[in-house]
Amino acid sequence: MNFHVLTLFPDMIQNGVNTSITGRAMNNGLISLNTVNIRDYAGNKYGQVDDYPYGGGAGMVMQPGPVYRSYESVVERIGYKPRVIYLTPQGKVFNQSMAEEFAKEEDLVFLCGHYEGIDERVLEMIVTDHVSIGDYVLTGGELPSMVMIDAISRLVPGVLNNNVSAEFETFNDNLLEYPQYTRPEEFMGEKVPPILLSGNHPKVDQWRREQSILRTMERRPDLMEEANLTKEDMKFIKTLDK
Ligand code: 6GU
Repeated sequence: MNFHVLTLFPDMIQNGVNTSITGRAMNNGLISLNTVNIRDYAGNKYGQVDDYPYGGGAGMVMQPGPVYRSYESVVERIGYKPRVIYLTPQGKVFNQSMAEEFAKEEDLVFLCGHYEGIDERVLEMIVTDHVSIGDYVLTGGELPSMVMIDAISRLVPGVLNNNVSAEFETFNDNLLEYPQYTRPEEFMGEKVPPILLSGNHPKVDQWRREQSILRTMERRPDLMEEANLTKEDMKFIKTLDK
């Protein structure tokens, strides 16, 4: 998986993605990161990439030329036109299914806007996906692109230590993950649920499944509509109203 990020703040992306699990994945060659500094394509000696909005109004707008040339540098490098994700609060809200879909691509381009936005003409020319990370406003697309790169990278085979964990946790079957415990067996008077010490793996699995369901009903009841529930799950839920 090759990530290309068009940004005015390449260091922010490099420092973020080079850290922790995504950093290890880069060192192992499982993912790559190509940051393109839009300012390098300014086309004037002052490095100016923004200007006043036509029609007036507050703030500055990123000019189309530098953004287009940054994009072209990626197309020339990889030899085809990739998906281009524009990070914007006006986009579709990012979720796990979208992460899974994006993870199938060989290359992904993230376009990070700043100021009041980017000239609409270049967006119409190059953007294939408008994506938001939630209903709040940030100062730029850098953090959202890092959020997406993290979520997508951990779906690339080999990035996580254990092959199973990406499948079995939060949002599998659209349920939240069950609670986890480790040593000590007793902490400030609180004991680990005894079933987890029983060695009875079918019982442990059943308990965890029930905890996932309870947790989702309590914390994210909106997810229950889309949850993939088995007959056993339905039986368990029926025992709850009694
Ligand atoms: Cl993708 N960009 C910006 N600037 N703000 C956001 C966002 C994106 N998603 C939520 N807020």
